[in-house]
Amino acid sequence: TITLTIDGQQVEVQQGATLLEAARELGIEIPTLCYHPDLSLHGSCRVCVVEDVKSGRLLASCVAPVNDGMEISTNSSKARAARKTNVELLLANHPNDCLGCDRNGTCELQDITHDLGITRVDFEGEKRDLPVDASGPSLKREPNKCILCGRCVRVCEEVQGVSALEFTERGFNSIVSTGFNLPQSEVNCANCGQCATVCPTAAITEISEVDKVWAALEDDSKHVVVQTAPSIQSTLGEEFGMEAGTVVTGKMAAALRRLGFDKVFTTDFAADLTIMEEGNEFIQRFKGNKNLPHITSCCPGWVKFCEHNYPDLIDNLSSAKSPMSMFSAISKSYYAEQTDIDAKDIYTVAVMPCTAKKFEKEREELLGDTDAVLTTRELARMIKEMGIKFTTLADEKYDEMLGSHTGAATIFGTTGGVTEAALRTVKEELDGEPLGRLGLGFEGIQEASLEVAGQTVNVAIANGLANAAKLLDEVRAGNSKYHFIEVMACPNGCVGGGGQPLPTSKEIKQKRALGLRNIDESGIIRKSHENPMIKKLYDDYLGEPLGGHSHHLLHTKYQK
Ligand code: HC1
Ligand code: SF4
Repeated sequence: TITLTIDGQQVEVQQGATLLEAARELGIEIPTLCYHPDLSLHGSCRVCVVEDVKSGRLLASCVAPVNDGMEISTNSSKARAARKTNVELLLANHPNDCLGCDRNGTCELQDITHDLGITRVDFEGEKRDLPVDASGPSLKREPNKCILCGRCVRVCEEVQGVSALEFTERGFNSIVSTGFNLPQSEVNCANCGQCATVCPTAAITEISEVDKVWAALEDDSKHVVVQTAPSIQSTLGEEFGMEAGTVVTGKMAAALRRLGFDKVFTTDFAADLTIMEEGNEFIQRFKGNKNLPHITSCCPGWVKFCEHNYPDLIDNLSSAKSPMSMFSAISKSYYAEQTDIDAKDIYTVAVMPCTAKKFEKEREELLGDTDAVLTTRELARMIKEMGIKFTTLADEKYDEMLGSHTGAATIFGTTGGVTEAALRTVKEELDGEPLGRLGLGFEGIQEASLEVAGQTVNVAIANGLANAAKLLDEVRAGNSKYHFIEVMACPNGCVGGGGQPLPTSKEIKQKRALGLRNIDESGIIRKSHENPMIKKLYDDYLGEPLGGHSHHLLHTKYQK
């Protein structure tokens, strides 16, 4: 171990630790910008400089290693002045439009400016005038707001294994861009939005559909129904200052009604439907030993990644549409029929934790199912715009018919949840007995084995696309032992989605996941096949899982 002194306090840390880590050990906070705990070190913004007292040198604490006997001052006048100058230089060519900015209130540059007591910028830098890339359908890039911290570049390469973004040009002209500066919609980007999640400013944000949804709500000829993804229940509250993981299902339903939606439904209903279709699809494949491993396809970022990188494994993807798209298809068929509303007048809005869902709804195969996708953040903006006091709303319920749901559906929103939900139904259907504990955690890759119908079923779960690639490489090489693989593009699953409240962190995501697990364990029905409205849907309308009617409405085929 290494012993050093920081701000007069002694600390002992492992060799190889950085000064930033050592300071945090002592509870001393040093501001950072390009640093991110989940990513490799960069050391470029120099906002985290500290002074080595003996030599008088300034060191970027996020990358500088500890040395024995070091004396560090994190707040000497020299360190503070340098830190301020470095932030002022960033501000000198940053647009001054905080008031109208998407990240006003959650911008890290804004926070640091405030915390460092910077009230005016003495340097008048040349402002850049670079074009905005809103080629869509999911994300908007505004290079003028980019501070070149490289967090987006690193998350895309290191966590997602996509590398859609890179630094191009040099010096003052340096920018983050796609390869050949192509529109983002034309590159291999998975639309996962992890770049937006780690961006400290508004250089990358979702493409907003808020105006479209207001217009639909104000159009009397439209019957506007809304579905909310499983994970929103434990994340939306954060936008209103509530603790991550607080279950706000009832307040959310109340707020959606006040926004003017004609019916307030849940994607969870369709997650149960997905389990009925996909669970039976897996049983068919497993019995016939065909297209194994069966790979989930409810995550649109993952599907796009698969199309780009593993086109040879497309037949292994489940043909079941995602819960979002199944819901939308049912809202314009069964629901239209039951309520005697013309399907062409039904406008279906999906509230998703995800930017890739905006892409999913535009896919040729699924076009027309969903009319608009709002992220958790966009929904919160609408609630705030309406002046609704979210935290004091009395709980309300989802509307009948497409509002009934189970714990199995709720856990879709966290890594491993789809697998557990599917196996609850598969195990009962084949063995007539309930699934035991799978013991799944929160890691990037997990596996489990269980006995079903006298045979061993091996399952694997990946979250984060770089992790998925590891499992898929094994499948491609022919040495995978798995029969069922769940992939979610975002680290930790939809609770870590690119459209979720900011800021986020591992701890916050774990709390969100716990919130979903708490709903599952709250005494509600826990198995998709026991959802009474799903039973009714099959009795009244669909017939049986994988039947002709289901096939037409609820399944799709992806391109190689
Ligand atoms: Fe998800 Fe899914 S779980 S993909 O994370 O299968 O987005 O929450 O809605 O469709 O149900 C997202 C969440 C969501 C779908 C479901
Ligand atoms: Fe990379 Fe995902 Fe951002 Fe696309 S959306 S650039 S894949 S991090």
